[in-house]
Amino acid sequence: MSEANGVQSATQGDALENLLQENRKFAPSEEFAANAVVQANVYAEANADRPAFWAKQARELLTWDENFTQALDWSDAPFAKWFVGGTLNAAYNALDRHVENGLGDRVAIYFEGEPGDTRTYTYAQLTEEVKKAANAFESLGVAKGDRVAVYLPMIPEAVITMLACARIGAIHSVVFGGFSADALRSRIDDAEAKLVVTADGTYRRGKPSPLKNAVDAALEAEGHSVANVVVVKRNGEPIDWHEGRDQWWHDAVESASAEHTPVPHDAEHPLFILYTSGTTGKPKGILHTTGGFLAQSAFTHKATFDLHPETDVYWCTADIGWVTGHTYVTYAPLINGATQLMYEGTPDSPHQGRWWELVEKYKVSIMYTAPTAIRTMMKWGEDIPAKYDLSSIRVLGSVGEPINPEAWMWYRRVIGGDKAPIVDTWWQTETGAHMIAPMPGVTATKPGSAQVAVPGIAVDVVDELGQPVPNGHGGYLVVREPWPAMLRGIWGDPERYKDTYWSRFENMYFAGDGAKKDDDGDIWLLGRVDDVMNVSGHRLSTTEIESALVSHPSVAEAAVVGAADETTGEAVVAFVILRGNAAQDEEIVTTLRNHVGKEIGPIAKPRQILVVPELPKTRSGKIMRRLLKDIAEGREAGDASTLADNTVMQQIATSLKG
Ligand code: 6R9
Repeated sequence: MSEANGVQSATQGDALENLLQENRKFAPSEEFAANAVVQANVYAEANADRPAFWAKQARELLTWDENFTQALDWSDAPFAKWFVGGTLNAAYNALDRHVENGLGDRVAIYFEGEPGDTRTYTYAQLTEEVKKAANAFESLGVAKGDRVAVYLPMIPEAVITMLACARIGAIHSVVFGGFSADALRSRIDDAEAKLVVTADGTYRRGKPSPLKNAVDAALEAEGHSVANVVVVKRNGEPIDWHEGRDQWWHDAVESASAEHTPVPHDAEHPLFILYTSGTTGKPKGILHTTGGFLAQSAFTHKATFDLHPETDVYWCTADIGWVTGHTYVTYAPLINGATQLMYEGTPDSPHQGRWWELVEKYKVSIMYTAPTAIRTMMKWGEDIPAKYDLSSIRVLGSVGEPINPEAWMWYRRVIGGDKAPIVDTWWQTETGAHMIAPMPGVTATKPGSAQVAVPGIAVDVVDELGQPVPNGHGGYLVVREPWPAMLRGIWGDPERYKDTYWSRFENMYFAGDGAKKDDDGDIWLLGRVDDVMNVSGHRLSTTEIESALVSHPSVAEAAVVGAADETTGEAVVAFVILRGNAAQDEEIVTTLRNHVGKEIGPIAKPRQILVVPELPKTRSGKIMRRLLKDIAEGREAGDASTLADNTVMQQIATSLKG
């Protein structure tokens, strides 16, 4: 690394990293800073008057049918109204207006299927498909305000369906393709969906993987609200057919008219519901509306990723089934007129270089993925990405969980060629869009920290009593002021909305995450507070211990849980995946316990370290600690139906017996 790469200070060769000791900083290069979409003055402008700042973004980035008269109405807090009086159509903003502005031939989506089939949609073509789908859905009786459940793989029809709903004013509720029939049914029931859009199936690791059969199972018991199921033919596998209820996409949509006039909707008209997989109880249907969601989505996509839509090729690897796929695949890139890549399959099919092959092929310049994927790639070895030309990459994003400094450094060096800024973006299904993230042309980035609030956003870290903590201290992450893309409630349950987010601290949104401010006042995310352990009265973060473990050269991945303990209240139990032949080292568990002791302190030493072949993860890459806690506390593991790979728990059980 050299000054030319923008390195301000680096403790090179220091393999022992953890969040407490991390002190490296990477400033943007002069060239990057000079061409950046967002400059340092944006913060002063935004802080001077946040609603006015957002009103300006909303006017610049969106096309309104009726101008709004007020930026924010907070008189009924915590229920916000943004851009009061304004009307607009989300699909028109994502599509038609670009065609009207002469960008019809620009590529909107490069699609690459897992088996290697490809499709390209220009803005003109995508607009036509969405108009047809809107007509098809309307002819099935879907009208403004109706709910549509979407149970699709990562194929263009997912984006087309969502935008067709938005065009009509129907509210989409996307359910992960990885969720079970039961999970799908409970979400259909809660939202009383009228239509389900699905596919016969998809491909996973070279094999056809079914979807439609789960819809059939979900709708088997009487008493549901669904009148029709539209089925995309994707893998051609045989499926059951319910005459009268089921319709092929290629019959319903392809034959529909390509003329469709978008109607303007109120800025606060519901755009979508997305269920979050709460740890217990009924899933929460997070409700988002139109104007505020689109304004903040578009602004953050442009600012955080330094988007230059004329030249960039953007790739977000998130599935459409989680919020990142909503905000940063379906809406923001299209609102901003960007060109994006969409990939259907797994990163290791047919080989572990598939992602990097795609980056080379499409000249991807902005990549947005999750730490868990980065750690997996690290495990596979850097010789794999080294085989491909990744020189097109200029910005790298991270989302979904805290990124440990080691993964951050690997991402920067191996994928980013030691020069692409890394933007670690903290946000939630509830926040709708980025809330904490460096600005790549402005912020000197720190490995493992999301650092600063997005311009126009007011976040803080507070103690038990809601008082801001001083620099160098930890506490709870809160949002102090309403923001445009904030959730407008929980579908059908306004009380739960108030209780969950607005009752812990007065006049502040409680995010449920732990965080600390470093000596510069930058924010480091420490994981969910529900994952914070209390061992003998000491507060320990699962993330901090995981980070310490992963900083050891023998550890590929680690997950830490707090297990009930008679003596200490909770005890630290770690699950680790080892690298290479570290498993043959008989002393490895002792070595790792001591390593954690040295990195964080003796109190953080895991009571137990269990070596496992895999970790249980959801399809969005989150480790399901609940299942690991079951093992750590000696119970039969609970419901594992939302795991990306449902054989993982069996693999772990077998390896622990062996
Ligand atoms: C976008 C998304 C939200 C929770 C959130 C936090 C964790 C997300 C993070 C991060 C540390 C980041 N999280 N991004 N933690 N650093 N950059 O993931 O939404 O699925 O609702 O999860 O994910 O714990 O509270 P969602």
